[in-house]
Amino acid sequence: MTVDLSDYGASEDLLSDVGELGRIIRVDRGECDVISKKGTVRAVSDSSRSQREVAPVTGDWVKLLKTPEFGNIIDEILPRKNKLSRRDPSDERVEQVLVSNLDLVVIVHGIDRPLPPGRIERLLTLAWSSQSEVIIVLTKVKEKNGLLEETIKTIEAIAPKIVTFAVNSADSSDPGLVKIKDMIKPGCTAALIGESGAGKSSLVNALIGGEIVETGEVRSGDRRGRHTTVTREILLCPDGGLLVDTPGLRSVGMWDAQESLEKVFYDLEERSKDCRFSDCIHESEPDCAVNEDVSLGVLDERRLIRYRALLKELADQQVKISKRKNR
Ligand SMILES: Nc1nc2c(ncn2[C@@H]2O[C@H](COP(=O)(O)OP(=O)(O)OP(=O)(O)O)[C@@H](O)[C@H]2O)c(=O)[nH]1
Ligand SMILES: [Mg+2]
Ligand SMILES: [Zn+2]
Repeated sequence: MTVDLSDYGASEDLLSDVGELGRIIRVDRGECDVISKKGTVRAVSDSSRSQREVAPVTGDWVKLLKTPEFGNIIDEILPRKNKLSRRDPSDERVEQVLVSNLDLVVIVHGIDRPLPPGRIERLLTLAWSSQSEVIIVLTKVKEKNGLLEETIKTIEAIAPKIVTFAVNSADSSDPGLVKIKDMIKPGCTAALIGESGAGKSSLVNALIGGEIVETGEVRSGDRRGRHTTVTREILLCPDGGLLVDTPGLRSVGMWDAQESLEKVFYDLEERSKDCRFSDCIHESEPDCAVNEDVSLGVLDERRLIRYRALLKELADQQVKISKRKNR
């Protein structure tokens, strides 16, 4: 089998390069599945360089090297166009790259459970800091007692301009699926993120058309998922787009997210131009325009409280990172 790597999003530049080019479509236990011209090959992350700064992730373009000792190894990770990162759940001073080289991030949420505003703010911050387009897909729209209207209201209050779809992934003729497919052009890579049980894998199956990836029932009581998907994997759609199914996010810690946080809280950012102090943190400063809006009832105080908490979280994280660097 010969694979045309432009189907996997390779640019002309990448294709004309010498060496065995490939794209990581899955990583597990220190080994990767890499799609190359020869098909999918298994490659180890070069063991002699396993201490390197950059660990290979799904989505990376790499150079492969065939060695007598280890077989295929990843010799080089090519510079990333962008990356979707979060704070490492086990060490908040460390970045964890989830997927690289993305065109679109799809935030998936099932309307069988409520969407707290703080959660969507976090997910949006994370998604926007990847420098890719972001859309939201609400799944399970046929769910009895679903929270569709309420969820749409929550999203509109936070991100009025974001493109949102509502679908039933169990119905292959759902017109929303076609619209989502249209957004993922041939060679474009879209990563699906959201909590366990949100319906990411079901959406992947619906978009590709088949039982491609495993899905799992949610718990009947609290609707929580069972963490069915365990790896981040790139799948090729029949129409050409690339989907990355990912495991449910347990924690959504931000990484390098100052700019996207400002984007998520654009209304507060805009208003803070009228605060007396340019570095106002909208706590007890005099002549704070943001707090004025809160007292006038124009701005929801809970949103301000969430904003402050996220700003503090980023600031605390910065302190810890610089302490580590200075050690
Ligand atoms: N009716 C209906 N059921 C859905 C839909 N989306 C997901 N489900 C169901 O919700 C449950 C969880 O779906 P998954 O696709 O496994 O969820 P996930 O986000 O991939 O979960 P993790 O892999 O654990 O992160 C399964 O029982 C699905 O059948 C939908 O649009 N309509
Ligand atoms: Mg899944
Ligand atoms: Zn202020």
